[in-house]
Amino acid sequence: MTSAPETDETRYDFRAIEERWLPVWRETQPFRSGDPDDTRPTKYVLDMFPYPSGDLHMGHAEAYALGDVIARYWGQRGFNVMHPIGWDSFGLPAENAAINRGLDPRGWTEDNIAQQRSSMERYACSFDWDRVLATHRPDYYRWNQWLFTRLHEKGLAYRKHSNVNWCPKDQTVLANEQVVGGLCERCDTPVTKKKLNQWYFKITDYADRLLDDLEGLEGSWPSKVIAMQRNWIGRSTGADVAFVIEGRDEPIDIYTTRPDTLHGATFMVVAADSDLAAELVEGAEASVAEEFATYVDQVKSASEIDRLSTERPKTGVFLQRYAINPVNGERLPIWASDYVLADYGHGAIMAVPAHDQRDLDFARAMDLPVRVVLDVRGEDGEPVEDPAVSGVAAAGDGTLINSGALDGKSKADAIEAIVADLGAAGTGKASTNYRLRDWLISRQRYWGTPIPIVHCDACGEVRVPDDQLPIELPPAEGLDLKPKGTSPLGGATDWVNTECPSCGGPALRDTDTMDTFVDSSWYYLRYTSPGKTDGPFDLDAVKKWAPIDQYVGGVTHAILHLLYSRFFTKALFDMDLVDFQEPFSALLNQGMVQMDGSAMSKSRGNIVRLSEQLDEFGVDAVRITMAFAGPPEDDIDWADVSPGASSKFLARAWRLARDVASEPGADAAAGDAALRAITHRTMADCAQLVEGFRFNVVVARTMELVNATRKAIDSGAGAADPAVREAVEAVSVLLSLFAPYVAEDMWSILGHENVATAGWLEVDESLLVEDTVTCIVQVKGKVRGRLEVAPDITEDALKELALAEPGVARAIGDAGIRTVIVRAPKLVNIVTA
Ligand code: ANZ
Ligand code: ZN
Repeated sequence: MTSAPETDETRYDFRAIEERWLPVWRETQPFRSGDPDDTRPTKYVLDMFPYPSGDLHMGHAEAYALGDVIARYWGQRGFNVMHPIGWDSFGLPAENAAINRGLDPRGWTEDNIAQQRSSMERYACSFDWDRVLATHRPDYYRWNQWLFTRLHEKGLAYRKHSNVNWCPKDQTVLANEQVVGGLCERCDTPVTKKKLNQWYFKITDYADRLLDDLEGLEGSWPSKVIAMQRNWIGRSTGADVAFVIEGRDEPIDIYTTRPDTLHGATFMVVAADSDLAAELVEGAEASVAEEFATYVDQVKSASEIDRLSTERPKTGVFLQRYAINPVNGERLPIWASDYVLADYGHGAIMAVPAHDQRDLDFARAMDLPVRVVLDVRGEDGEPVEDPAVSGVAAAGDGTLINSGALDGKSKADAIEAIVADLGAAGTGKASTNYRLRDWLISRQRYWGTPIPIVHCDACGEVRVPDDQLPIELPPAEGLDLKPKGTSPLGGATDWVNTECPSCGGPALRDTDTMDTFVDSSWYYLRYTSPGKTDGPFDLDAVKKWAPIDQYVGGVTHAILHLLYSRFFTKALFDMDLVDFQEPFSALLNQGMVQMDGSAMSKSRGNIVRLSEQLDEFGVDAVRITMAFAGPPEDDIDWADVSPGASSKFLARAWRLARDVASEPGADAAAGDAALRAITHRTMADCAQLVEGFRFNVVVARTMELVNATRKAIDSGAGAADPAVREAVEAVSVLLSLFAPYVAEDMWSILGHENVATAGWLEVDESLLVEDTVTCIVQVKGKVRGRLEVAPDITEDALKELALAEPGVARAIGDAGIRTVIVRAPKLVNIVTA
């Protein structure tokens, strides 16, 4: 048998299909969500917005492919979906690129935005192009300034003279994360501390709420992210205890989580780089003062992480001063060391070497006494070895000894008793500390939002009135943008010199700009009413859309961006500007795209270019490959996937549409029952699977449906059977989530228009009921879900379905899975680790 050569009409040609539909979508804008008469229920699906630092890369391609599955799915389920995009376009990447190329950051940024937008359109992201924003444009950052002034009015924005990390070579402030082994991350110069006047947001006022409200996010945010947020806030409960200092009028407060060990304190340590240490060393012998000065210089170059490490040998200087233990009157020598941090608690501790490892290391290095005050037992019930001998502190729980009247009490009872005693004596009280610090928002850089404050000799810090906003950035021409420790804006003399809004006298503008995390802390609200000119957002619009139903983005933003956004939302709630307290109801963190086992980078030479992949395999094949590669949280190795195979699958699916020989609207009820059961089962399961983020399984199930349909055409019902049309229409709708071009083309071949609004198949339960079995899903022996499944369901499919059940996922929680025992079709038993 010979076959006719394939013509364009019969061959799957992704280039022709892309060329056919992209102009149509550009014209019709099918994902607009702003129609005020739209009565459908709403869903707000949000992808984290990108930096415009170049064209889209593989990481964007993954994130937007996955976010799009969710947005397009809810559209098919009859929701009015808002799926906006914008650009986080202020900040260092744009500024550095602009400096390196000698270009104005504005033009460079706008060019990149245009390029990325065009790539997003080609990539068929279902964005609502009526809602675009870019944070570097005055119509956006005007509202950063407005919000800053609101926070300033409430005392939540303030300026403080404080010690910051400073790179003497780059002449810039560094975040703690940018100090690596005491060196500047960028140029390897030893980092020093510098006292600078900086702007802060008082996020610490919200520490308790930021911590406590995490509970409500459990089950809808990755548990890993919740744990990271908790850690970052780092609430610690203990007591402040006042120690009298010989020769000093004021006692010194220390913070301890273990007031039960007060009788075991054998020395005191103050942070070497604190004002307190500097004061205490006055009056010591000259040689000690000198030793101390040298030591402090050395300490200033160490990072916080290094200082707290238990691995590091302990160092310090005895200050020749003594403190008096309030519970027994003992004289405790006072040392200065780097393992105590100046800005945590009170920058001073009572050292209890028997029960604290760092204190023990220090005591052993300096030959200081070790006194055990808790009888701590090992697993065998025997007392643990003497810490002074073993070098291992007895950190566990136990019964008090060597502690006078407290002897015999448990640790918890002792803590309670001693805090009460200290309270009665006026020498101590219960206290809470946080690892969280106030958010340092000022940057001495050009490419950011100017801080809307004017400094006046007569009036001090004056807020720029709302009607004078925005304070626009002066043009970059003539300014030296290179980092030099003071803001480049200082060079814009005409801009800096202004009139005091309060007294009208001469005054100076603040020359700092805001951290770009400020811009991204509220952008999700602006999308609800992007054109608004008399406020940052419209409360009614916010009420209609927010909070965000589904946020999608990288785990790299698991801490700061999410914490700052949560803080902003709570602060806005307190000002009656929004009516909810958590911005992101659900969060999905996608993994990274790697190549040959490691992150793509220029230096490794393993970068895969998105544009080349799209040219070779087409948008649809790349998108569906992203979804099919594995669970969305996992990293994808591009070396292990096969866009070529995806492309062949799409060709198979597309040919089905060409083969359908019944008319649109043909009554499927009269068609092949077996195929219909598969179609309806697939659509019912896939809804659940999408909602459980098991996109890879949805693709696999779509492939199965394609195969079953091909079989029905070739050896069963035949191409004219209306059940075949029903199946192929279902395939088109499923593919519309992953491969919009081929789906649209199939839909059009089938005689319809606009597949994005086709709607999910109305599942006919009667087709499922007949041959379904109830499957019980157990977690740790308890029934956590029931599934209606086909009697011949495969073990793999059943396992996937069971794990996608929300109740099951909740029951597994953080535990992790040890084994899944599948007895298809009736039982799935999950054993947690
Ligand atoms: C005595 C003691 C005995 C302590 C003991 C612990 C165990 P978290 O949980 O992180 O809050 N500490 C207090 N201020 C410090 C500072 N500025 N720099 C370094 N360490 C500091 O830790 C609180 C504990 O860390 C406090 O409790 C204090 O040591 C130390 F068996 O006091 B403890
Ligand atoms: Zn004034």
